[in-house]
Amino acid sequence: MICNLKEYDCWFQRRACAPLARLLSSVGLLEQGLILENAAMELRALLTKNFAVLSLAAEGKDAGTLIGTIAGLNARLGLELPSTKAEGFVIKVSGARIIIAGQDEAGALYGIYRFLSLLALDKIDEGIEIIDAPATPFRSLTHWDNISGDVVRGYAGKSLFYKDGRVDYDEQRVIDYARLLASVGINRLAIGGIFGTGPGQLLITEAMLPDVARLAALFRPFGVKLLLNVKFSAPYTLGKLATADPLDAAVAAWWKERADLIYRYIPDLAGFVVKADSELEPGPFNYGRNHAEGANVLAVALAPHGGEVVWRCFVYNCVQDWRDRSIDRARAAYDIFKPLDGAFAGNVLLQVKFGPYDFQVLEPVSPLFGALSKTRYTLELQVTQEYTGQQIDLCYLPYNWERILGFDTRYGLRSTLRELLVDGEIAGVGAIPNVGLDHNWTGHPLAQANLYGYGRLCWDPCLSAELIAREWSALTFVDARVADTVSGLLLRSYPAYEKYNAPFGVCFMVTPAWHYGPNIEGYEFSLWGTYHRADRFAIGIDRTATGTGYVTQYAPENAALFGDPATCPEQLILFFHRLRYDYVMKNGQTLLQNIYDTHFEGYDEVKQMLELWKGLKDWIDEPTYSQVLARFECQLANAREWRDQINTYFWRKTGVADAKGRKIYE
Ligand code: GCV
Repeated sequence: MICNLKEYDCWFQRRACAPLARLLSSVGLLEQGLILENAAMELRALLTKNFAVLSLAAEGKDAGTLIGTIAGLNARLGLELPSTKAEGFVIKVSGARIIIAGQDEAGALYGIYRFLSLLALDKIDEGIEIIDAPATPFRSLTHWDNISGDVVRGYAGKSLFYKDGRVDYDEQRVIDYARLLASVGINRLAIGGIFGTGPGQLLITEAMLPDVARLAALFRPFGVKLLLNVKFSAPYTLGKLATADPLDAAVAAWWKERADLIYRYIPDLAGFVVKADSELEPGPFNYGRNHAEGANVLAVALAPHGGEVVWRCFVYNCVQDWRDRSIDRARAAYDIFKPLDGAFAGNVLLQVKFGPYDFQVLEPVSPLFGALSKTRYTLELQVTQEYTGQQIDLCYLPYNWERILGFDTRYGLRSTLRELLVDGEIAGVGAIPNVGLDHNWTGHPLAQANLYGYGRLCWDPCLSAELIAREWSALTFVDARVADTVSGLLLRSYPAYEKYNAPFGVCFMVTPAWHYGPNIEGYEFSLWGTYHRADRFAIGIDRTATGTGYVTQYAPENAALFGDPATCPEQLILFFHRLRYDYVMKNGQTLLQNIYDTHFEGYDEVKQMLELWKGLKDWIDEPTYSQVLARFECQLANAREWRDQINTYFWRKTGVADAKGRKIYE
């Protein structure tokens, strides 16, 4: 059978039929509520569309399937369903009835999506009882769409929300997006331009707030609350004040009035996201203030409305002199934010990028995790594939996220990022999505797995990348043979990408600004502070205690682990150490030989992945097959370029040939 992927529908594909169809043909809802009513509608519509079950609204308690809140169903039906954490659910299937009950309305909605995916995976049987709840309450995505309609670091077409400086969208498309988000548990979405003083900031003016309110109304039934990206400079760019100094009384009053105005339009707005003092954006440093002073003025304005300030920690000196070895960009976030631990208002969430640099393919986990004990903070990931192949190369990101979540900060007993999330020490997760107006949402059809995986990991950070790959593939490619091959490809893709990219955690050998393809010295003499300083003998930055001292920002056990090349994980060894090319690695080969080997291997891996995809030709519909094939072909060309440029670069530097005598270009 040919697997006919309806790319637009993502992980909601049509199935032949459903078990328990008799019970599913009537869905009853005994309570009222916007999200609950949407949940019931969604369940009926998706059962009918995807499972060929004509599912109707049923009055009263006799429906085959009942949806509601746990408290509501217990009271009305005399049940004893257990309660869960907020937004959790209980699914109970007996021969006589199916119950999908949420701890709250959102929980019921998440319950119906989980039920539908289990149904599609053939995992719903009589007698099952599932109780589940999200690990963390804040599961967000931040759009980098400009109001012009372009998407910053977007690889899937134009913005879903804007066109030519206006809020302008296809309503059905936005609803379908809200469904995708809710189905994997995303409950916050930030919109608004993030750069410059351009029209993006006009979203918080009376001229545009009605448009934003209409968008918020589309997301609301799906349990997704909007956040707004706001500019720190708004008091003077919009408010025409002389300053945006956070300690100025007029500035504080301006933010308060603005917040009051915004909440008149969007009473359930989740808050603001701010990129301040980041890559030339205005911020408190402009006024000699610190970041707690900067964030708190917004926090005070939002507090009466229950809003939160998501304050990004991506703050560093981006106009550095490469000659100056005294600054290490990797230190910046910790140096700036750790001394302020405890100084932020209770409704501030610091958003910390997973690594100290910038969403690199291989970089260590930021030392801020676990180190902030008196401040609420979230983990920031990147779903859009800026440095990871731009949705041309297949690169399954949950593979890396699983590693990040497993990082042990060594603060306390339960100290991995996943434990800190589950225990509430880390207050949530944020990321930049990978979607746009492309019909398949993500440009590369298989990049849908990254969006899916992001939501699933936010919900349950203990899930493995492998399980998610299998789940997504089976939901998306109805044919088991195709699903199997695809999940295998996903799981191979990140290690392959790692191998042909910058070696061993050295980072930033990528084409400047664009960030696709190699340019080994592209950032070497730039302002951005991301140098590798390769010479004839050695490469890398010494970040040990006697080097830049970056390593001392970690808990002592990790400082010791990373600080010694003998114990430092080799994948990251060039992030922490400056090593000679003849440094002998654990496999007995030199660093140089390992660089050669990994780059040959990375290319070969892509070649094999391409062949595996070709093997699906007779099993998958033509448009999907060709689309992915074309991307694999570009990926192979990219991997070849990385392989040859990296290998040639080091051959030229060292004059040491490949021990295996493979072709390295002069
Ligand atoms: C939106 C990286 C990207 C920038 C991005 C920045 C950020 O540096 O290259 O485009 O800015 O991250 O996270 O704010």
